[in-house]
Amino acid sequence: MPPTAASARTADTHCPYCALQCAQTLTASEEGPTGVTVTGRQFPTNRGGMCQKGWTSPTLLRAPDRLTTPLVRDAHGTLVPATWDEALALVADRLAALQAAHGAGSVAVFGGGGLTNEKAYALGKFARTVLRTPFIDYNGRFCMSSAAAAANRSLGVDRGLPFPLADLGGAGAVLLLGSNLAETMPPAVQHLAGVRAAGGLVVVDPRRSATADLTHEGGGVHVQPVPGTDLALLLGLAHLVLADGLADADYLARRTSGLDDVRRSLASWWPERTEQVTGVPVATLRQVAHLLAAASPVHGGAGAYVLTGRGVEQSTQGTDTVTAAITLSLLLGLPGRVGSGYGAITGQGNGQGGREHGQKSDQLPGYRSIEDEAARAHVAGVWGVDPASLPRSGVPAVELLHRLGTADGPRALLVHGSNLLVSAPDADRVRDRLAALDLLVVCDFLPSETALLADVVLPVTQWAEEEGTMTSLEGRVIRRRRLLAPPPGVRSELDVLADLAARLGSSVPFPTDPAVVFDELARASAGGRADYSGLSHARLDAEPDLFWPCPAVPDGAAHPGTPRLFLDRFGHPDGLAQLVPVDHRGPSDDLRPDAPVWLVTGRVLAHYQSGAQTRRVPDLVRTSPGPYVEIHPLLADLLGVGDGDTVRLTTGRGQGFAPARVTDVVRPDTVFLPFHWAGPGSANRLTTDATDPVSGMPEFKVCAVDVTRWDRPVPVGPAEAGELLEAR
Ligand SMILES: Nc1nc2c(c(=O)[nH]1)N[C@H]1C(S)=C(S)[C@@H](COP(=O)(O)OP(=O)(O)OC[C@H]3O[C@@H](n4cnc5c(=O)[nH]c(N)nc54)[C@H](O)[C@@H]3O)O[C@H]1N2
Ligand SMILES: Nc1nc2c(c(=O)[nH]1)N[C@H]1C(S)=C(S)[C@@H](COP(=O)(O)OP(=O)(O)OC[C@H]3O[C@@H](n4cnc5c(=O)[nH]c(N)nc54)[C@H](O)[C@@H]3O)O[C@H]1N2
Ligand code: SF4
Ligand SMILES: [Mo]
Repeated sequence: MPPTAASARTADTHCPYCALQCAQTLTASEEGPTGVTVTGRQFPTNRGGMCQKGWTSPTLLRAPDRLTTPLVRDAHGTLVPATWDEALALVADRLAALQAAHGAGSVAVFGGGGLTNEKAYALGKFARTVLRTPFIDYNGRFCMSSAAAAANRSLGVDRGLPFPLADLGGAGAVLLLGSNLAETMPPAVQHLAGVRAAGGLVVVDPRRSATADLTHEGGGVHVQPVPGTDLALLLGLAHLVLADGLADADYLARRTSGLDDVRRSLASWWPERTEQVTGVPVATLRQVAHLLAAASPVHGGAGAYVLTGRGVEQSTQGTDTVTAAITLSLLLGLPGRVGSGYGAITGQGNGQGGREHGQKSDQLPGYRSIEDEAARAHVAGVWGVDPASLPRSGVPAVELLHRLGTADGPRALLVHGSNLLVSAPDADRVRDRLAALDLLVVCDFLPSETALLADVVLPVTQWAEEEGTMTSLEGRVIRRRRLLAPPPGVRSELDVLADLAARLGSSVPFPTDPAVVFDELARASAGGRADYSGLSHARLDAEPDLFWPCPAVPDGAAHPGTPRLFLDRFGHPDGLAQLVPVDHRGPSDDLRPDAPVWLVTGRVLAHYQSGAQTRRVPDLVRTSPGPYVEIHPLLADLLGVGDGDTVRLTTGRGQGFAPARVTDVVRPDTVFLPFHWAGPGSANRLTTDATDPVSGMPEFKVCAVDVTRWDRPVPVGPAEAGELLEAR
């Protein structure tokens, strides 16, 4: 269905995909296959640049299988078109009946870090006030939860980058742990030009990724540890900073607490022991510690940063690993200083805002805790409900998924912005849990693998068809603007939630104008950690440079926003950063005779996440047509695998099949499989659903796997959509 042109011929907006949120201008055009052209726009983060995903983003506006009508599963198990009234009446009736019979907790909600702030806020409010269920969580649990938990614990506030990205430009050293920025946010690489020229870029990755290759110039370092040993590596580096007298004693005394305990806990991480665990030579450890220290302010350097990505965070010790990264940065005196710092590189388009406004099981808007009585009273006041009626904390995503369809677990699930069948760990188990539900409702604009399993599919708007705000990886609140009206039959999620709330008999108002929802969100966030109360769509339209916290100021003056956090104080009540002792345990899985190789998962440039969107863009499919397994020539020789041969991967969870790509970018003890595809090559049919005890983050990055050559036809797996439908 062709989009119909709205009044505007152009819209200054931002890319629909990742947290870099590259600025782009969309133009409605009669030419070209999509009716929309896109150009990069000048902005401090992307400086006019975009990656291939951004350049091809309009394609999905006319995806041939775009959802334009609600679908309802009929008596024969087939999804058939329905009117909105039929579909919403069915959903409301079944939710009401389930809750009447089994209580509020029989309905659960799963949100996404791709939703605008307005939609994420409305979804959390809907769960707490209309459904009154504690069971809401979201895919940010798979993404930012370890970094968020560690930053809250050590620094008292979680804002991915507590400084503008462009600050990296002046640094003398950057330690980048488990991030493949060159493929996951290509335009951000320009901010590393200075540090690369200075020979100060250190990339920690078991693979020689495109980002690790950036260290080749000018004396940078690629550190290639055994997968899952980053915590030991960081403890070893912190030990060296103390042992070699590199720490910033004055800063530690003024701005931190807990040094004595941490000093004691680091005593066992001698360089030789660290080398034994991580495989990183003592000389390299020393080189990295001294390179970072030399760039640190205490030694008169240009500035240093420690940055983490999913490679170190998606681990059962992810929170502790990030804690150790923060500790290293604190020992060197980096956070809270202009030109130095610690940061986590947020992933999803609104991964930052998505974790601030109430989709998380324990959270209310403004990054407030749902267990805090004052926070409950404030937010209940904005919503016009009794604080006592708000549910308490639910459970993190993986536990929520495990409970679905069990005797006393939720019997209905509403999914908004996640393709769980491809992206959740141990995906076959997730499929079984979803199949055990009485009711699965999926809101999407495309028939994702998860949507195809649903009882009801509700077609919603996508980025160029809606107004809203996103909060980028820097904590900058930016405007998403509408270019086109959605195709006939498609509704906005705000509209869907408002309609359902009314059908469920709720008297709580659910506005559908995004600017009005934002104003309410701003009031709900007032006084919270992520305070947006000084912001509005109108102000953001005039000032694209506003970072939270940006509180309303009593005398009516405009707060300028906060590009850099922690300059005067950290987020804890005493204003100090907390040094927290942690120790290395290693991954939940271990190598053994029937699983002798490490399996590492991650991303490729051309695809986004579960691939629900990018597998529908022909240019991206041409660039990267399907899954593959990177395998080192030594391992390939040992196992008799040639380049292009099909290999079978077997873990405690299941089997996967994909062609081998024989390459020395991986370690001989490790294979790499991207996670963007469903079917036989789906990485998450292999991954473990063990989680970090603090954050609930699953261990996506590392598990033990058996690798063999496979000469027979590849069995078609149950994650194929056709079989999925039969399974229900
Ligand atoms: N092209 C593309 N870009 C994206 C996305 C996408 O799907 N595709 N998604 C967006 C989102 S939501 C996110 S969260 C970000 C993720 O961005 P990144 O964190 O950069 O992405 P990943 O590829 O998941 O992981 C990064 C690296 O971690 C390494 N790694 C694996 N195991 C270990 C380990 O044990 N230790 C260390 N040190 N490294 C390890 C992998 O080899 C990989 O190169 O990307 C965002 N941008
Ligand atoms: N093995 C392995 N697994 C991983 C990872 C890994 O590194 N390795 N990374 C994890 C990470 S970091 C992440 S973030 C997750 C992401 O994985 P998912 O949660 O599956 O995220 P997406 O693929 O972005 O799915 C988003 C879905 O929502 C739809 N959508 C987009 N915008 C909207 C909207 O505004 N409203 C609605 N209703 N729908 C929308 C899209 O069409 C798509 O179907 O995957 C995780 N899974
Ligand atoms: S880097 Fe991220 S935001 Fe920028 S164009 Fe690519 S996907 Fe879009
Ligand atoms: Mo992510």
